[in-house]
Amino acid sequence: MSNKEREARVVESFGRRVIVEDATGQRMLAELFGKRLGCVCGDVVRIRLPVHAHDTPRVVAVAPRKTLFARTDSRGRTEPLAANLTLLAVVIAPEPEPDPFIADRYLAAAAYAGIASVVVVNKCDLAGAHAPEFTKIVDEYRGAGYEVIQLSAHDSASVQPLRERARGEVVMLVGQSGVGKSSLTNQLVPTSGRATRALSESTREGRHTTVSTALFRIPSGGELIDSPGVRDYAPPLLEDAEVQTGWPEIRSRASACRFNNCLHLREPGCAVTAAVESGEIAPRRYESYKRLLNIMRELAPEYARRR
Ligand SMILES: Nc1nc2c(ncn2[C@@H]2O[C@H](COP(=O)(O)OP(=O)(O)O)[C@@H](O)[C@H]2O)c(=O)[nH]1
Ligand SMILES: [Mg+2]
Ligand SMILES: [Zn+2]
Repeated sequence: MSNKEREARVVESFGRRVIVEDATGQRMLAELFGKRLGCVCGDVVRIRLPVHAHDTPRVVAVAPRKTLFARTDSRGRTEPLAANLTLLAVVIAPEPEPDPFIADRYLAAAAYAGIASVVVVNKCDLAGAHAPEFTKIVDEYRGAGYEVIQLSAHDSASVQPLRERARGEVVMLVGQSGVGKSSLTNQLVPTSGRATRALSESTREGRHTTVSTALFRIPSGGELIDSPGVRDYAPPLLEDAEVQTGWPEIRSRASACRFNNCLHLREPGCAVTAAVESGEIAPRRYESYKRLLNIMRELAPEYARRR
């Protein structure tokens, strides 16, 4: 590495332009060099400083990624979202209207990418947090074996367990628009200045306030990535047999099935469908697994066309 090159971290990205931070903590705008280079928040990159101070530094190389978190876009293409995550914090809340199927797919995607995950239950100060429809969802995650942290972004003390969990980790907050990701970011990183938005009073629906994905250092340790909310989420393409690895309560029972290639649909001697019938596996979670299997089968031809 010449003295005109240095290592840096991508802390925010907008297509071909990124904001990087070097080892001294200095932040600067940089542009990707060459069409084939791509990087996302969390990437470790090499930047080349310009000869003339008024020129923009270039990102000339991206270091191998420890993990890559991605999604499938509406056209069936894989879109990388963040690199080098160690923990995916899937935020749910009683408001706006929760869609636990989206949360399930995020949790599954973390497992596929080799990233640990935690369910963060926000807005515990609201009455809706104690309504049976909502506590059932939270209980389903506990029952499936997920770590669950309940808190309120409006109550600093309640956020302490998440602050402790984040120490030493690269954490990304994901979830529907309006669940409180940016509010939690402001709690954990008071200098982040993330914009938050009130839910629309008439519809109680979340709207997208956060437009960029950005990484911040938590003063007590760890790094936090805030991301824009989503209407939907699907992980990158998987083979049928891999889909179940995103459901810990299914994965742990699969070895008891009669057939070792059991997909837990209508096969005889299936330990998973037996556990659904006996109530050990939540029917909604099992339904969610079958939905992702179908989504993946529908996406497969889209991927095939793009090869
Ligand atoms: N009552 C309550 N409201 C919250 C809490 N966290 C966030 N909100 C509100 O929910 C709305 C959406 O929050 P925001 O952080 O923008 O959500 P994001 O879209 O996930 O980033 C804002 O009006 C916040 O003030 C909480 O713990 N309790
Ligand atoms: Mg936000
Ligand atoms: Zn089975």
